[in-house]
Amino acid sequence: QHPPARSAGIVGAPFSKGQSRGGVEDGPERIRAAGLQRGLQELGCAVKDYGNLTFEDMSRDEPLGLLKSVRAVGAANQKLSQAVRAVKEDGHTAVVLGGDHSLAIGSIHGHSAAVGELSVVWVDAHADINTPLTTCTGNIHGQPVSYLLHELRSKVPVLPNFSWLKPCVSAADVVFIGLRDVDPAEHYILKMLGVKTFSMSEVDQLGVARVMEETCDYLSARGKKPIHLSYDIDAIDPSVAPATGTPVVGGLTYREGVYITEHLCQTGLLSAVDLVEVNPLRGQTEEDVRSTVSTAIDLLLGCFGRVREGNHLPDYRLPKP
Ligand code: 6HN
Ligand code: MN
Ligand code: MN
Ligand code: MN
Repeated sequence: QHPPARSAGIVGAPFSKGQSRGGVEDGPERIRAAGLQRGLQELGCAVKDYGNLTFEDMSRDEPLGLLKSVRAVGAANQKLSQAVRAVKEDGHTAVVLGGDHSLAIGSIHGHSAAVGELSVVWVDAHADINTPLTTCTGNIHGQPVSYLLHELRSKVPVLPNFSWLKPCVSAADVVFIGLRDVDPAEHYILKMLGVKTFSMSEVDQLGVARVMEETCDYLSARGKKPIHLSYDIDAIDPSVAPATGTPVVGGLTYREGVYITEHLCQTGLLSAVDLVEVNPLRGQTEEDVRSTVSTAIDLLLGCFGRVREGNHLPDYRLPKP
């Protein structure tokens, strides 16, 4: 009845150079300040906060073609990879607080370095699978998946400060949920590789419960591997989570978003979670920011066993009159 004891190892990654809007580097502090640690502890989850990583300013980081801040993104992700690897080696479920989604490069690489082959669940309005040669924006947060996939190795050049990175994920081990803003080249790549996707059309058609059943059935058919959940807050509808850099109308409801985390938690395989793209400066009002941050917290708590029917600790006893 009671879930096994869990422990969370939190790493803050206040990094924003995978895209061009300031503010996303404040995500980790805002999410902590809104009570993440207390919420986890109330679930009976042990928490170790590893603090925030620090990222040096690159003195020379000229664009490479369209690509922006390549060296900074490479160095930051090398650092994050080592940090996530250490969190996993300490035995925790890793929680990476972003920062922008380029951080998934280091997070997934470090996770895989510690535990081996992974299943990846990518919850996002976007597919983030542009290559350095297909990107229209030059923002590396739109590219992390291409850097990680074995199948795209020959399509991604070795970039400065990325020589440490080896592709570590197979396309057949990835599921996307929530897609609704996919670039033509990205759509081509997803079809070419036969990647499993549940766009918002499939969420509408099947309902989130069947999407999650099919996601887990699909992934476990290739063996029960540790799951890496990379959750971009922009997957959630901007009416609920407006404080993000690239909002797209027609997103997941709060309930659908939380259900995804509840279901993945129940598999017992959830091994690392990224919560990225919360940008406190992108809210129009303080209420926009509050709503976005509290949704981020609820998604993370869902990953650690919070359910909407209610929870109680295993040693709870009724007070005697
Ligand atoms: N994100 N497809 C666009 C691009 O710049 O490549 C948008 C990427 C958004 C990335 O939200 O993590
Ligand atoms: Mn993303
Ligand atoms: Mn996105
Ligand atoms: Mn399932």
